[in-house]
Amino acid sequence: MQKQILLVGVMFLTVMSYALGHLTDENLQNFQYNAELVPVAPIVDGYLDDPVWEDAHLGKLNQEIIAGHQWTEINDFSGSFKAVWRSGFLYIAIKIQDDQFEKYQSKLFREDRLILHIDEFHYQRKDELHRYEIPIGVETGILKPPLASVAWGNDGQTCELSFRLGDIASKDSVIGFSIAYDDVDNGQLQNTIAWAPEGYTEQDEMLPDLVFTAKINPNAQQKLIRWGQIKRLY
Ligand SMILES: [Ca+2]
Ligand SMILES: [Ca+2]
Ligand SMILES: [Ca+2]
Repeated sequence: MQKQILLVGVMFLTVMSYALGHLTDENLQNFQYNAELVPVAPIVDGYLDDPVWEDAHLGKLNQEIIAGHQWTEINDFSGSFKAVWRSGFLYIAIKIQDDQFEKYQSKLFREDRLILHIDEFHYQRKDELHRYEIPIGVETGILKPPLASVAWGNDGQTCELSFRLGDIASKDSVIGFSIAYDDVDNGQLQNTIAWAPEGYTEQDEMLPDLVFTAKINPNAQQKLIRWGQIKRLY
């Protein structure tokens, strides 16, 4: 009888440690962003007035990944993003609010910045090659492909980005994706807040998925129509 209890105890501990060790992986599996195909590409000008942004899914940056807890201090920082695709491009719109914007500092680590990972080959692991560090309000400089454009609006509170992904941007295609904000206040990095599942930390090597979805027929409107062309009609 004692042996049986011991055995059950050992089994329980084994299962528990296994479950805890894989908690984040499991959370990651149930965590993804669906980027929807849109009939009209947004204009990358930093302003989110393009009609396509209205209906896109909202992803919230609400996981603090240095300590690994849920982020609730919205006065300190709040951020969200949306993503859509069209004609080989992934477009991302980002909204951020920060109590203290640190911009144009002499040292990069003293600046607020966005950190994106776009793993277009779906290796799923974080890699320097797929990492994009974008200081707030900065549009100049050579962009590392496939990042094609960056534009800021509203004094650094809104941002639009485009990635040229070619055939990878097609229905049911999956890429590794992450988006985070390094919040520097008083000259020091205070928090990194990410779109990530519960329990996720910056130590985790795996990236969440971004799936290219399409409710409209991708071949129905081949012509690249831009919101700017429509804007001019008014
Ligand atoms: Ca725009
Ligand atoms: Ca802040
Ligand atoms: Ca800040």
